Amino acid sequence: MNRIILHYDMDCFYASIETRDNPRYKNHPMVVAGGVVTTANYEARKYGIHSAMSTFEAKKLCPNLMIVFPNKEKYFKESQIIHNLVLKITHKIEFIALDEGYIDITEVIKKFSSKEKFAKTFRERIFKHTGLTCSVGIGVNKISAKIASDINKPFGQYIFNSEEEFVEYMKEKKIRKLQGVGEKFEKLLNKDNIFLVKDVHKFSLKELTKRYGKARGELLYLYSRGIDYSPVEYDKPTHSVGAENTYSFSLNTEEEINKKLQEVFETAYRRLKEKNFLTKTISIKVRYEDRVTINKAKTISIAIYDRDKLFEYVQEIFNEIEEKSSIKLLGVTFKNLVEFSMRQLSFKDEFNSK
Ligand code: TTP
Ligand code: MG
Repeated sequence: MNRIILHYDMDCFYASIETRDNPRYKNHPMVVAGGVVTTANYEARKYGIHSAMSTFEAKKLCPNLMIVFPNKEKYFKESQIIHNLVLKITHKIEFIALDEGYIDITEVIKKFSSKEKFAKTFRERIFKHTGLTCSVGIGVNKISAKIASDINKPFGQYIFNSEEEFVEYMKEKKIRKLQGVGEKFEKLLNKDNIFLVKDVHKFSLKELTKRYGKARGELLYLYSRGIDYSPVEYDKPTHSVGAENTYSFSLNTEEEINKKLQEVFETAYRRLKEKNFLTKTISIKVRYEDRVTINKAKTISIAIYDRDKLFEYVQEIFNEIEEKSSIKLLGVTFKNLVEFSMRQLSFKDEFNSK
C-alpha cells in the first residue's frame, strides 16, 4: 500500500527558543554555544558559522556575535511540548531527535483537502502553541520526507508525490546528500567516480554490494532510487525513555568516553525516574564519524530502577562493543518500562525490612 510520510524539523531549534524568550537576539547574529556552537541562527549562518564550530572561530567570523549558553533542560521540555502537540494528530509518530520526527499520515491526511494544506496547518499549529517555526516535508517514505523538509527551510514545506519525483529532484545532487553517506564514504565513492546521485544508477545492485558491502551497497541502490520500506516505528517513544548526545569532536580516549557515557546515562536515568518507571531493557547507541551506528541491548528478567545497577549494565554492554574510538554520538535508552506503582513500593519496603 502506498504510504504518506511526513517529516518535521524545527528551525535552528535551540536558537529559536532562546530568541522567543529574549527578543533582543531577534535579527541579530547569535549562537547557542558553550565551547562549541550547537546551533547558529540564520543571521549568523550568513557569516559561515555552523554547528560544531568552536565558539572562538565563530566570534572571529562575526565579532559582534551574541553567544547564549545552552540550557538543555529547557530544550528538552520544549521538545516534550511539541511531542504532545503532534501526538494529538496521531500516535503514528517516531521521534528521532528533540526537534524532529517522522509521522505516518496515510490515514489522517484523508480528512484534509490536500497534502499542502495538511503541511501548512501542521506548521501553523506548532507555531501558534510554541512560538517556534518548523519545516515540513511530505514524501512516500522516510528518506523522501526527510529530504523534503530541508528544501524550504525555514518555516517552509515541500512535497514529493512519488518515488519518481524524488529521483528527479535528487539526481543532480551530491551523493553526500543521501542519508547514510558520510564524509568517509563520500570520499571512497568519489574515488570511484561517483559524485552525484545519478552516478549510482549506472551500477547494478550486485556491483554495488560487491564493491561496498551488503549494507552500504543496498543503501546506495535503494535510496538513490527513492526506495525505502522502513516503517515509522511509532511504538518506540511511549515504550522507552532515554537520552543521547552528539559530540562536535570525536571521542577517542577511554577517559573521555567514560565521562560522556556517564553523563548521558545520568540524563536518561533522571528521565526514567521523573516518569516513575522501572526498566527491563537497557540499550546503548553508538555512532561513529562515518555515521555507522550500533545499537546493543540487554534485557533482564525483573524490572529495576536501581541507579548503580543500571549503570553497571550500561558499562557491561558498552564493553562488548569492539570499536571504541571516533565516536560522535552516545545514547542510553531504557525500554520495556513498568510503571512504579505504590504496590511495588510497599513490596520493596516490606522486602527491605526483613
Ligand atoms: P538540527 O536540526 O541539525 O539543526 P537546527 O534545528 O539548529 O537548524 P536547522 O534549522 O538547520 O534544522 O539540530 C537540532 C538541535 O540539536 C540544534 O538546535 C542544536 C542541537 N545540535 C547540537 O547540539 N549539536 C550539533 O552538532 C547539531 C547539528 C545540533
Ligand atoms: Mg532542526
